[in-house]
Amino acid sequence: MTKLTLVAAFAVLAPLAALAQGAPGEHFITNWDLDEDGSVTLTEAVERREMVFDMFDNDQNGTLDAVEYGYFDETRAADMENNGGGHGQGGQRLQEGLTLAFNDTDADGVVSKEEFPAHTGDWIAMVDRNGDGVVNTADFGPQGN
Ligand SMILES: [Ca+2]
Ligand SMILES: [Ca+2]
Ligand SMILES: [Ca+2]
Repeated sequence: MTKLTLVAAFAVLAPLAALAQGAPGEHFITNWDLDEDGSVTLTEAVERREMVFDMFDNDQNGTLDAVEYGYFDETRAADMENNGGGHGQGGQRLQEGLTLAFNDTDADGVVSKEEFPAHTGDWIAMVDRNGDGVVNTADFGPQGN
């Protein structure tokens, strides 16, 4: 391959790569769409939340306290920094629905194993912009896209 054709090939490929990485909501969907059909259903989100809960409940006492939740917050923040490009407004709603305040129903400062998945419905409703009951890339990105 001559130098010129190599440069041309990169010029063609680069925009495609950027698009694949930056598709709004794609990183979230990759993580939460358990059957990989492109949409996150309520059932999948509940199951995934239970997995996340167990992952961060270090002492396995059935609640996420402020310290454990702090790790969860940090992990999400780092993840959004690395992969959250293009999530936009949808990404903010996603994050809001995963905070301690959103999930602590009885406001006792910890989130129980019952409370965390119980908020999945409210969370999906908040992120499901087009109201079709599932979360997919159509719910992210600029309005009216
Ligand atoms: Ca799915
Ligand atoms: Ca705990
Ligand atoms: Ca939707």
